[in-house]
Amino acid sequence: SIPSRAQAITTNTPAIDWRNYGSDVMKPSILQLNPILIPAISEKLNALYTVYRYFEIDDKETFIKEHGNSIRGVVSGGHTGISNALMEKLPALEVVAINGVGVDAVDLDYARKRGIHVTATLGALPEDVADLAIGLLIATCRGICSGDRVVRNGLWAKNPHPGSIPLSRRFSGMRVGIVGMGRVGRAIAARASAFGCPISYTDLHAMQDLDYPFIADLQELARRSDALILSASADKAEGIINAAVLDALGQDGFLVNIARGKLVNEPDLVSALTEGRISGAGLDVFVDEPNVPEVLFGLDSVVLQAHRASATVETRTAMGEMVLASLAQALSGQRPENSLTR
Ligand code: 8YV
Repeated sequence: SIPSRAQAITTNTPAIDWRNYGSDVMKPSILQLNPILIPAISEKLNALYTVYRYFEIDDKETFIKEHGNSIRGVVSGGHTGISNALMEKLPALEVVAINGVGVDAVDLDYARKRGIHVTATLGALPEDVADLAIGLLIATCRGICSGDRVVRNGLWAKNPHPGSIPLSRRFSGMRVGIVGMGRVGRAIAARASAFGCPISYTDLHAMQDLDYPFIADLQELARRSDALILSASADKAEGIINAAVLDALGQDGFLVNIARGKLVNEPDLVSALTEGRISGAGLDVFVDEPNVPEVLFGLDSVVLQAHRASATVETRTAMGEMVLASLAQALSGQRPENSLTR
């Protein structure tokens, strides 16, 4: 069925039905590709714009034919982005506001050629993403989730001998190698430093304002680390974590990924884990989300999350406010503060 303009807006709390107001015809049209989980943000979005919730529209083709010409802004998630094929069908598009920091799922060159702003929620999420990175590393090396399962499933009571649960590994003091020293990488470094962890990092180049050792070669960084934490943007870094890097990390090493699944050659990671060539992994992101290689479900050496690193009320509220600001700036003819393209 074709969603009409009248169907398009409704979300959680339409206290005022803007569709009945004459001013509605003046509201710019926005295409929303992903849900926004903070009701107050959705309310503001709906108050200011005619919002079409693309993810709820069945007949997308007919919708685009009918409304594609009027869409001036898109709101999407970092992982979802927007395809060039869809942007091509939106001739009036002025801004793609990404509710996230990774813009690897948007073709920035294409957007630049069209004069479309692509914005990201820069600076809104490093604290929570870094918290989860450290949480995943501790959960993995200390066996927190496998230990929980032992207790929960009654296995502790069945077999109370202390030796029935293998000893875990210490996080404090681990040599932590950070791959990608942007805002998130720096927030991870600050936290790991407080645990007495020597930090080294790699990136496209050394950063003059940092005292941590820069190691250009990823295999070398892995060799010198007990844990590698991935916090790099995935734009030009697909598959950089491969068998050679994992073997350099070695059988006592841990991998944490809170960035993008595609940074990792997933079959290589699965083999390294199942063959015990690395000690364990804490993974928030995967190549083909929400699909996770099933073999990982059976491994106690792995802690899994469903792409949750920025998923707190605090961060998602801050991100939502940034999305609203980016839309407002772009649609009033200003350069959005967080534009990455123009
Ligand atoms: C979000 C992300 O889960 O910031 C990113 O790049 O992937 C995550 O913060 C996603 O963008 C949800 O909107």
